[in-house]
Amino acid sequence: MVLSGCSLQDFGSAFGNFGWPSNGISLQAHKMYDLWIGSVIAALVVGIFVWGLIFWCIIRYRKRGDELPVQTRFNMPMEVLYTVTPILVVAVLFYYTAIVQTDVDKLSKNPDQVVEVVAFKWQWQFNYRDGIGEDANTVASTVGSADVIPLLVLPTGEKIRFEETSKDVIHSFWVPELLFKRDVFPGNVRNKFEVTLDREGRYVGRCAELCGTYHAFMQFELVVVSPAKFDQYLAARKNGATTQEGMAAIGFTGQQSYAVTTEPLNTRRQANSWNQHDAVAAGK
Ligand SMILES: [Cu+2]
Repeated sequence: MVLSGCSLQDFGSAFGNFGWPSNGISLQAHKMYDLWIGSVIAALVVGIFVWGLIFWCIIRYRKRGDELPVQTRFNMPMEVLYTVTPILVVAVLFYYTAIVQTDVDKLSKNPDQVVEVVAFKWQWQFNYRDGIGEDANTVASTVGSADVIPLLVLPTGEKIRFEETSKDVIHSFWVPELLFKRDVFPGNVRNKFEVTLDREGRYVGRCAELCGTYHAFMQFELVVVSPAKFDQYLAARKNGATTQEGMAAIGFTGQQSYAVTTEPLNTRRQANSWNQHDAVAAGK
């Protein structure tokens, strides 16, 4: 592959990405993608070699008569070879996994943006912060409701730090396109992670930890825009604009200023969602 100048991305997409999601939108997601494709290629190389040996043995040493073949035991070089080889394979896979994992978990000293994610039963609040840690100040905030999906607007190409905290139970912050989720804990735990986004667009986010009756309400939308538009958005928010007014300020007007990837769940009981057929809802 090195000789043909072919990238892991090209190779992976030729084989349906070997089952791995190929729609990652962050540098971290791309590294995980490369790790997966590389691991599958390594597994295939080992697999083809082993299948080759199996078929060679089947054909070369098939039964030719009633005479028993030479009974050899403890071929020392062989024993060593098939002890050392798997250890080597595991060591190499472990090495690359550790590197990618460390990278995905890496926190920079000076992230470009800091977002405090506050989860509660059953919504999200996103606080744009002026620094890292609990002592920093919130300069703009978006909170979701049963009727309006909260939008989390963020720029491409910048190091974005998330600091998570929960008001009540354990929730989990998940954007499928980040190929990443992290639990949000109540109490003193402040889970942190960073991403650098590289594709503009709008992506649905959800709570990925069953947190109670209305867990399914906990949806949000990640809106990834250019750094210039993001600065404009944040400036508008700092001047008192609402999330929707801020969105309008960067060109997302009308319906576009609300979530487009998902919609609020209907909280009203309908005839067909009423699970007791003979009962009549109060007030009917
Ligand atoms: Cu939740």
